[in-house]
Amino acid sequence: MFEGIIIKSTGSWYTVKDSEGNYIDCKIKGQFRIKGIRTTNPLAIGDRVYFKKDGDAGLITKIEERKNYIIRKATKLSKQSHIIATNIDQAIIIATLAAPRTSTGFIDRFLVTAEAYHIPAIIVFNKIDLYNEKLFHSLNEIKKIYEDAGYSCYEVSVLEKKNLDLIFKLVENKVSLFSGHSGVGKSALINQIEPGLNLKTGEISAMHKKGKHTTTFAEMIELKCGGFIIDTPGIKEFGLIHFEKEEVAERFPEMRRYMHSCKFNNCTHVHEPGCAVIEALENGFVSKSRYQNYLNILNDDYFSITEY
Ligand SMILES: Nc1nc2c(ncn2[C@@H]2O[C@H](COP(=O)(O)OP(=O)(O)OP(=O)(O)O)[C@@H](O)[C@H]2O)c(=O)[nH]1
Ligand SMILES: [Mg+2]
Ligand SMILES: [Zn+2]
Repeated sequence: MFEGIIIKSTGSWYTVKDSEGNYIDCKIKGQFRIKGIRTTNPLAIGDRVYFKKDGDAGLITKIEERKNYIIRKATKLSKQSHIIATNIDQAIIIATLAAPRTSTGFIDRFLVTAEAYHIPAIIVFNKIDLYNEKLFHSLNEIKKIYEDAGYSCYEVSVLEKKNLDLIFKLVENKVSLFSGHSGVGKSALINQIEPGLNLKTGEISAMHKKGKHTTTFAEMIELKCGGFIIDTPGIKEFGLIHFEKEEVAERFPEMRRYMHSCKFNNCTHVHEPGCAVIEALENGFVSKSRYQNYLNILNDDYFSITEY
């Protein structure tokens, strides 16, 4: 029996990298299911698997328990889900206060999604070479909000190679998911991390052109420093998952700290008397911007999120 990690999936075939660094094309044998949800693909990139050799190919017979996974609906109206990736160490949102400016609404939606998937999230503000004094002032305010909430923030300029060493350290030997609006500099940053890749930058990425249902093909970018970056078409939808109203507050770590002291245990933290979250807001322990975005998430639904 051999052990490895799935780094590419093309439908019925999986490329597995074994512990010695060999790549083996594998098929699967047997059934792999996540309890409680119906999925179109049994395994996905990031899965740690055991396989038998079968000539040049391999036969996956067992999967190690997943630490987390991200899914999307197979199609808009489908009850089935598609697993995009599994065993993700961290989700990194590339944001910027220069163009195209990332709103805190978008950042909070991303963070809430990462919390729901149990993936630690990190915020990287790019393009600081374009910031004037006023934007640096906003950056400091925004960073304080997120650091107080418990998230690490970085400020970088991919163009001027500022603070990139910190990002290299961050991704080393980890499986990182990159996300962020089109044009914030994801490909430019990945090119700095892994220069041989030569990803195209500054143009509409191929993913847009291919249309909606391209996620059957997913691949992790392997880093020479060890580790992987996940950059698949499906990631575009990271942050678009639907939440039950009751679970949203729990996805805000700083609100989670107070909500157990609310007078009513079904408190929505919107208008109830004796709400400990509102009290924390009034005392400055929960930021106004985060709280406003909490209210916005409560009010939106799956299809209105693209407005951020
Ligand atoms: N001034 C400045 N421009 C940058 C920086 N980083 C990236 N850019 C530019 O921003 C533009 C978009 O960068 P990309 O890397 O293509 O953006 P992306 O996030 O990959 O966009 P999509 O692939 O469409 O999602 C390019 O013209 C880059 O040269 C930076 O730190 N400063
Ligand atoms: Mg790109
Ligand atoms: Zn409350």
